[in-house]
Amino acid sequence: MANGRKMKKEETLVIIKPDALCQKVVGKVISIIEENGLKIKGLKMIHLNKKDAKNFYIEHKGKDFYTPLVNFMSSNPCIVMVVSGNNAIRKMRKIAGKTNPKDAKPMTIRRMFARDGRHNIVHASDSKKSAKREIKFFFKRNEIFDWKYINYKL
Ligand code: 3AN
Repeated sequence: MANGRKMKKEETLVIIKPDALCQKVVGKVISIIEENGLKIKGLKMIHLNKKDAKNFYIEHKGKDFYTPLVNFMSSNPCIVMVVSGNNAIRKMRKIAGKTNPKDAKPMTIRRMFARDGRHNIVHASDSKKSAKREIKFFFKRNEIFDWKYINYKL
């Protein structure tokens, strides 16, 4: 238990978006994730085509930001990651910060690096159901690794 909340080992899907590559902050974003005690279980670079980007964000279809979002997400490659840890879904959302960097708390990824509500550096699943869908969207099970922390010595 931590803060009176039950610990749940979870997996979540993180996308490091095209703006992070262009701003050269991919390494910084990954470091923040690791430094917050989360474990990288899968990672790859992908270039979403428009069809895949549309499908990934299907829940936003019809909203005014949908088409520009799809265009942005398919404009350049992304890094996709499976990240795990206790309460990883909530934790990763907290580290990311609110959608619009102006509303995000200091020291969150979006507050530090995002330019605006669309170009906001990272995506992190918002629920267990989304995490399951989104991980499956990008990863085969054999691309996710159940590795152990080992204290290597000479
Ligand atoms: P979050 O990623 O914070 O959960 P969602 O799921 O509401 O945000 O929106 C998905 C993505 O759509 C955001 N990450 C952002 O890139 C884009 N988006 C959301 N709201 C806006 C907005 N008002 N203007 C432009 N882009 C937006």
